[in-house]
Amino acid sequence: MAIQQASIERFLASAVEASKVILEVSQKDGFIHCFSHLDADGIAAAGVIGKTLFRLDAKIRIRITQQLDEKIVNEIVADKPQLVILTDFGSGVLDMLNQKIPNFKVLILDHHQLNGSSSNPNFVMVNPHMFGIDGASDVSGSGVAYFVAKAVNRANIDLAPIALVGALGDMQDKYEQRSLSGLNELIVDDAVAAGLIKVEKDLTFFGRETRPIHRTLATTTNPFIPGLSGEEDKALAFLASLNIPIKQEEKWRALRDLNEDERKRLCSALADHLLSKGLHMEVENLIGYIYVLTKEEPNTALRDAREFAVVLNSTGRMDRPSLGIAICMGDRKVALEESNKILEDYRKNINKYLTWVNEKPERMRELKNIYVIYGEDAINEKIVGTVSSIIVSSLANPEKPLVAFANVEKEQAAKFSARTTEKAIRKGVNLGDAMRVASEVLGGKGGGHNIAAGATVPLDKIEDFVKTVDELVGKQLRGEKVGSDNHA
Ligand SMILES: [Mn+2]
Repeated sequence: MAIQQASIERFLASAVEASKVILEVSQKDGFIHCFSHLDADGIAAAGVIGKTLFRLDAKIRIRITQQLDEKIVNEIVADKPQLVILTDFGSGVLDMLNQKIPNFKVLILDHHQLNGSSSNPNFVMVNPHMFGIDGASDVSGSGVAYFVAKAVNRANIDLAPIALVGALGDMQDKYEQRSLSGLNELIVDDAVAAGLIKVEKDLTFFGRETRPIHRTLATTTNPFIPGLSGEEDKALAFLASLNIPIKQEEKWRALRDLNEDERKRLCSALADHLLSKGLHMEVENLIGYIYVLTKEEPNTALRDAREFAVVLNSTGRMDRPSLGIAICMGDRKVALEESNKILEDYRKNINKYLTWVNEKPERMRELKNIYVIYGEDAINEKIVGTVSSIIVSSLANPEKPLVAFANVEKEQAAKFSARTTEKAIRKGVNLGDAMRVASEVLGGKGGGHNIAAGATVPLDKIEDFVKTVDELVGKQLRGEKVGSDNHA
């Protein structure tokens, strides 16, 4: 959907307002505390703001956390920073901020739906939802941070690729052939004009820069290729039948290494293969937009924006988000080396959990309107969201949302993560609403986007919560309204 020019201008004007606050506080040498969300987009946002403040020589501290809760707010009260900057979260807890820190200067650079009053003049918000722009698809947290950074100083345009990495980490490539649009497109334009990003069209399989081709084919879930997905030996045979060498001297070749002729052969063979299985729709998903970071080394994960996002995500999930921030701020030595190891460990963990879920049927149960993964103590609460994102793309019924949870013993709570597909969204599902309403009824907290959302509820309310979400999704599918409208 094209955004109205007036909305864009008002959004950009709010970014300018936020930039003035940053300039003012940093000029007075004030202490600035930044908090950002623990995912690829949040870490990218922290990197963008971190670099911006570093360039202003500001006194800063950056913390990455999974949620913005009272513990964090109490820290703010104790430390009394002159400015608090929240990136990629904050809009969902306005009431708590109003209650606990109404007199602190707070910048909220976010793209989540607003919940609570936004009238406190001490809170300066930059949020697409305030201007009728869709925060789920048209700009991410790091994108919002980028527009503020650019308003601080146009030199920060060099951070545009990081903002795109965040947007792709939040899966905002929802437009034709996996392209970015809306405000994200303005960021693409900046990055392309600065010579930092090249937009190409190619096979969209994940791992374009780093993964051996047969593994890329075998591990793809979007598009899913029956007979190849999940079957490395068949992928090897498939490539052999096309005369596509998998190695160049002793090195594995990645998709990026294919020449034009090989690429064409592979594309048309994959299309034929899908058509032979009756999967006409999937053929369209084979080719899409690729965002290449031209200043990064070829055959490294940072060269491809989607792979870059996974690197950032893994540093967060494995409790090393400062590595991710350092990479966003330009470190290409120690942090990058270390993060490669982290990424490997992260992948091992995910595989372990996927195997675990599939080992016993009671670990993933099918209810009337949703699937539920009982991760309990077996799945790390920071990785449960990733696990649901992977499993949701291969469910028997893609119109049924997936809800997964893991226990957080020390908080006596369960952390839920819900994911669904575009198909379910078109039928009326909104997981952000379902998670928020169900958790509030049961003394928890929740919210998010229509396609991906989360909630935290007390341990003894797990069964009630699951039941409520199942009912709420049922209501949404019947076209009934769930909860109040919180769009500003
Ligand atoms: Mn985000």
